Amino acid sequence: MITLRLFLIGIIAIFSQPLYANELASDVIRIEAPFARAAVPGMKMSGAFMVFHNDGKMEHLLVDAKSTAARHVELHSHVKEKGMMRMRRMAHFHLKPGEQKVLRPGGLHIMLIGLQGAITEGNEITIELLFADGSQTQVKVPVKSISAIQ
Ligand SMILES: [Cu+2]
Repeated sequence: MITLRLFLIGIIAIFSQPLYANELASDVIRIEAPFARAAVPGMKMSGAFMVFHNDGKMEHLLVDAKSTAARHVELHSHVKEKGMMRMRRMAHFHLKPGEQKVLRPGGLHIMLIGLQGAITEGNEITIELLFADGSQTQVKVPVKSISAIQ
């Protein structure tokens, strides 16, 4: 009787696992309208923006980004401190199922620090996005001038 009970508990445990537990962020995170801000000569930093859609069933975390266009890439937010807008580094961006997360100038953004080469209008840079589950996505990001953005 005891073994049958353990067996049944085991069966229940197996089937109560959500079927989507193995979905990868790279399979369900859809990215729209990416762009990077063109840098004027001498500028060492710039920002990249895009809209994330989570088409999956679970929350995913964007934890890091890389690009050959910059030595360091960080996830940033803008926060108001003592009446001043300041940038703050974020450990991750939460991507909730069914929601969209908008990165835009003055808000959440991907910071490109130590630009390598010209990030000029008409060019395209590649940004690699890394998620908490270890999956990755490459995004082709067109470069736009500030006047085209505003
Ligand atoms: Cu920033």
